[in-house]
Amino acid sequence: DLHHQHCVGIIGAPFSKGQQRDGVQKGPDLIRAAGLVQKLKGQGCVVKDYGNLTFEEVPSDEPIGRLKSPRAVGRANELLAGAVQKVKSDGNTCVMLGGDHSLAIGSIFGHAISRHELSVLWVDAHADINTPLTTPTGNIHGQSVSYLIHELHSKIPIIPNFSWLKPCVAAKDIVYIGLRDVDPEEHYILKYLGIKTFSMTEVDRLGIAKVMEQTCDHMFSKVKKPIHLSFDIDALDPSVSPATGTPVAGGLTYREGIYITEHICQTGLLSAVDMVEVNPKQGKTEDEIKSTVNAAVDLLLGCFGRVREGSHEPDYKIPNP
Ligand code: HAR
Ligand code: MN
Ligand code: MN
Ligand code: MN
Repeated sequence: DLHHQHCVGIIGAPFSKGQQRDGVQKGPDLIRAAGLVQKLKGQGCVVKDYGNLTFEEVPSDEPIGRLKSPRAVGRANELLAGAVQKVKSDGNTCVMLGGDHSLAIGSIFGHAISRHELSVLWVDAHADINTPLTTPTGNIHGQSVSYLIHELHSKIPIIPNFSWLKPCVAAKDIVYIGLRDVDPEEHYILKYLGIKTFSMTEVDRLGIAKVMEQTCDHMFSKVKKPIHLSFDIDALDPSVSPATGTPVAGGLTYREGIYITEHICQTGLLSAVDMVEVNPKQGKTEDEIKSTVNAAVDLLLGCFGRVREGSHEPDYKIPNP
């Protein structure tokens, strides 16, 4: 809305080692090339682009058990956590452009350091709550949430380059929307911890408006905490965002995605956003890539005041002839 100004700080995190498909590191530059900064400024935001982080090679990063690239993921997220803290201390809402979803570890930790208690809204086809011992793939992007929540602390082994990380989110402060590909072990963890989930079945049953009402009721049941929105582009249906590493049929429509961001913006509590898993190498055509990147941009515009009914300056006057 034009009635308050959003100060937005953007961090690019061109990192891909939380999974195995090349290309997802190109996400930040593609999303910028689609005009994100100019479009945010055009809707009245004050925008600072902090540029891309540089992730150095981590030598001899052998798997540990099933865990793939543990040292690189640990180092990258430590760097990102520091960058998010800086963006927050400058007074901005932080936008982290990924990169794969393992980056939510550093993004949420850095945010939590700056803001103490958070509500996390995880919009994703996947729960990303495997532990290093339950993971079927070893990919850390499918494990991010388990590293962050207090209740799973005792289930996470010591991993090199992760000693900086402390759990910082309570299970009751996470809400999922869009789930449709959840491993059995993950399903157990979600039920065992009583985590609030709106799978695609609940989106179908309730409609997105009621899902968002109930999401906010849950997040604001006690105190109004700042919101961390972690948006995996694979939450949207592959007909909208095909250029992603693990597309799953039956996802959110473009309109449902936009509705989520509009509703979260209206709370006035959005404090950080991740936009992850845009992978141009997974697009079969230029149009598939374009559709995916445009969806990511439009979701971010929705986070920062764009409304579909349109808007105008408060002192606008119809010109007289
Ligand atoms: N659950 C599977 C795993 O743990 C797949 C996770 C996959 N992908 C994502 N996450 N894009 O949102 O590996
Ligand atoms: Mn994810
Ligand atoms: Mn996903
Ligand atoms: Mn607003």
